[in-house]
Parts: sequence; structure tokens; C-alpha cells
Amino acid sequence: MPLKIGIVMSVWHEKIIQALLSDVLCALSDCGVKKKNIFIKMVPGSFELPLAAKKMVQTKKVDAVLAIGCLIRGETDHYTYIASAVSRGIMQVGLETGVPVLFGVLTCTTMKQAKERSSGKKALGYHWGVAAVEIANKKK
Ligand code: DLZ
Repeated sequence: MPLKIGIVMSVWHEKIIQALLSDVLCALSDCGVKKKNIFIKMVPGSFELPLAAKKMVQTKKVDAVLAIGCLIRGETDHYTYIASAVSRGIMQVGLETGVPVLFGVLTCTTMKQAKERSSGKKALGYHWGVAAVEIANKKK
């Protein structure tokens, strides 16, 4: 059976997210995952990623889900609450469902850091795509 990969992604910091997604899709293609087996769902912000990941597992029967988001620290504690809730939530979905959910959420202090990690030498999207396929294959 071919691998089915779910992607849930936030619309906050859209350019960063699109750059990450582009590299993820490139990696999935290089790993032989067909477009028809990639399911993408957008959510308003990173806080909504865990629930979207859970729904993706339940409705699309995917072999792995990659949650993509970008959090940038602001002046208040808001970032800390969201980053903590999202990381725990994503892990919890994986533990509850048995389907791997990968943490593709940038947690940055500045926009410069986010740009560096979404495109260029330090970009993480391609790595996340390959990791999704590796862990999905292990699960199978
Ligand atoms: C509200 C908010 C803020 C301030 N910053 C970010 C961010 O940097 N990255 C992100 O993905 N989402 C942010 N959000 C939105 C929250 O994740 C969430 O969508 C709202 O609090 C509604 O639940």
C-alpha cells in the first residue's frame, strides 16, 4: 500500500509557512509519495494544529501527519503558552492514535530566525518531509 501523508499547517506567517511547505512537498516527491496521497489542511494558527492533526488521522487514515507552524516570540507571555500547548498537543495526538505526528513548528525569537529556518542553508522543511516518510514506513 502506498504511503499516505497528512499535512496540517497554520496561516500565521504565511510566507514562512509556504517556504516550509514547498520544501516538504519536494521531499515527499523525492521519496516517491504521490500527490494524490498527500492531504493538506489549513488552520488559523499553530494553536489549532493538534486538533487538525487528530481529525486528519481519523478521516484520511494517513500513515503520518506533519504539523507545520511558525511561532515568533512577542512582548507578552502568549508565545510561551501557545508553544507549550502545541508541542504537547501534537505529541499527545501521536501517543493517543498511534499515528506519528511530526513537530514542524518553528519557535523563533525573531523573524530573521524564522526566515533562516524556512529557506536557505538552515531550512528545515525538506528534513521534515523525509522524516515523515521514514517514520511512516517504520509504522507500516
Ligand atoms: C494569536 C497568535 C499570535 C499572537 N501569534 C501567533 C504566531 O506567531 N504563530 C501562530 O501560528 N499563531 C499565532 N497566533 C494565533 C494562535 O495560534 C491561535 O490561532 C489563536 O490564539 C486562536 O486560537
